[in-house]
Amino acid sequence: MGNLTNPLVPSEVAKLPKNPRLPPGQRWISEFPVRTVERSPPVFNPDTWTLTIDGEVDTPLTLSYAELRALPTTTQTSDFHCVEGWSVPDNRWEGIRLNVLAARVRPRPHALYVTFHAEHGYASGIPLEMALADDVLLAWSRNGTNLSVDDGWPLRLVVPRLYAYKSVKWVRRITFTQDVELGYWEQRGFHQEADPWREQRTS
Ligand SMILES: Nc1nc2c(c(=O)[nH]1)N[C@H]1C(S)=C(S)[C@@H](COP(=O)(O)O)O[C@H]1N2
Ligand SMILES: [Mo]
Repeated sequence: MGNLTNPLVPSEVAKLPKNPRLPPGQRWISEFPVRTVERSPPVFNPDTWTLTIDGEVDTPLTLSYAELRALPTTTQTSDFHCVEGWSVPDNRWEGIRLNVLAARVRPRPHALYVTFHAEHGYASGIPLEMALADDVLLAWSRNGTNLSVDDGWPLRLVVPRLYAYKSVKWVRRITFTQDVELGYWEQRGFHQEADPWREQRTS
């Protein structure tokens, strides 16, 4: 892991609720270090950008950026845990719950997983059951500020209960599938389930 220049200072750590808030092997830091495998973030054009939701669904859907932003929004505060060992507490995300979009496309009974594809090939997937939970968001803002391009603007996934490689930045396609599709890091030895409480870092 690279040097972290922004550890949460002890007085701030002392204010956080005690265990089990911090998963094993993690430490609190105050700000997100950018983690991007793509060479550069995609360029966003609100007139041509689309979000496609397809796969094992009754009514596949492609939304323009304006249509996306017209959907009912929500805010959700959660901690963020990277598999490298850092965690950022209390992120107030604003966005759209994935279950709002799922209700629009209606997953078929044999849809068991959801894979999130970034604009330039990064991908990761989670079980449908978790994807439909109220804490899973497609977000554009954190702590009252629009995401930076490096943090996934205009749209990133947030899956707070799994390691952050599941929280795909620059999401453009969401595909419901019957079988697991291994994502970018999952194909490179990281754990498909990625539960920080069970330290599922590598498979
Ligand atoms: N498209 C894309 N999404 C991604 C990644 C990435 O490289 N590309 N990295 C993941 C990892 S490992 C982490 S820790 C978080 C980091 O989010 P941040 O760069 O906003 O801090 O994004 C996740 N989503
Ligand atoms: Mo990460």
